[in-house]
Amino acid sequence: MKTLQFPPDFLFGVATAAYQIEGAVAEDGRVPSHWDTFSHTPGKTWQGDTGDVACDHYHRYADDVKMMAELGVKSYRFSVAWPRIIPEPGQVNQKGLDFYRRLLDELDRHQITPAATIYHWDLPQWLADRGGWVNRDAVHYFADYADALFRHLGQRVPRWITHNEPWCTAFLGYGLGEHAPGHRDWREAVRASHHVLLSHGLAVRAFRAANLPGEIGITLNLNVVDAATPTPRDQEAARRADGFSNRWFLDPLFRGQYPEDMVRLFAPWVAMDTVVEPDDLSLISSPMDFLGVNYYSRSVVYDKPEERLLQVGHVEPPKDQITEMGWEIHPESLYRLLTRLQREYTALPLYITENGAAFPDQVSEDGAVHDPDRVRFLEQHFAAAHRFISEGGQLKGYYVWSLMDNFEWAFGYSKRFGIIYVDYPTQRRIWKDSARWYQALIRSQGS
Ligand code: IFM
Repeated sequence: MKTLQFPPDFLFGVATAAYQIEGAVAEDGRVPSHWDTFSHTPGKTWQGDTGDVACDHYHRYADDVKMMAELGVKSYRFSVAWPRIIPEPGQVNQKGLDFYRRLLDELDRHQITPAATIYHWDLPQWLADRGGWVNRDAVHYFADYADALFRHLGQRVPRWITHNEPWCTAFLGYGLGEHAPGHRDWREAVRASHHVLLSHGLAVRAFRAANLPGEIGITLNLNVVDAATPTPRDQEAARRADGFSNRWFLDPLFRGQYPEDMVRLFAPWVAMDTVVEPDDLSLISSPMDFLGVNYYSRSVVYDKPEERLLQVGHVEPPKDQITEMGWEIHPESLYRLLTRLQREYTALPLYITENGAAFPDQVSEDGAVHDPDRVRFLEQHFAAAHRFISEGGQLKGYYVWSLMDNFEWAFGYSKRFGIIYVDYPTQRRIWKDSARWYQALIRSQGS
């Protein structure tokens, strides 16, 4: 492939999240999160896998940062574990903060710019016991936590991401039951989605009040939805699926209102006027500095009246164009998504805060991990991002998900998204071909 040249200040990065890599769940004052509870509940994760040890990054962070430096990445997106920082309401755990200070020191030493996600799903169990995101009080607990991070780490982190993928927090956690806390109740899910967005707004306000040098934004998991046929019924189905995945979050953030069609669709579960209080939407739409986009796939949908909630059916993608998650590989839709965001929603800078793929990697006899599918996947998606930039698109960085294999939530350790292979019994890190490909892409810039 001809080497693509990105703008000189483009942030090539890698991303991870606390519960997926840190382990050390009972160390230095960390308290349980609802993911500890969920993963320890029989039947909730693949083979009962938990994040108890994960990649042991809590102890190996210095070597992991060294690995990032060898890769040549300019930026590292990680998340802070709320249960390490706030062991109970009103308390701040110094030892928890110290871990992230040490991590920031290490990044500094290697001139890697940090991007910190405040919430990547590890809700403290003490808050889950109070109703979690269904309880409007969660919004204030979150703002207090964010405020503590701004006070203690605010001078050292140039880019803050309030939430990772509110869709997953609310809909996978409280509606579909696939993530912690594992509830299946759309009344809860819709409420939770509003509270997550509201907490984002409060955190943005707290950040501005703190007058810090950095930037703040949110990361959404977005996809492109295509109708299976041009019939009005399938087109409408695609509109509903788009409302559910994308517009439900984008509209309040950028237009200060929930999409009317979705408010009507959710009405049998929740009357939004009983949930939304005056000023909520102006808080949610507080101006941000950037939008983070997690892109993995697109969906092709059709009208299916017997399906609950959305009445939408999904067309199976071709078997030779899927990742191990069953997600369609569709790089062109990354380009389409970015263009749509700038056309319909915002002129703010965009970051791809996650993109990557799971494939069934194995260590070969030569001791290496050859992952040509992932290399192709990344080549094609970087090319789509490059096309967007070359047409004037404001894309400022790209974080590959993930630096290394890790705890893939309900799928446990069965799915490997890393560009670095983790041999869990020994915690050995082995470079996959995709890591070498990424290193070469970064090295070739400006040459
Ligand atoms: O592993 C997850 C991550 O935590 C959030 N975005 C999607 C990834 C792959 O499923």
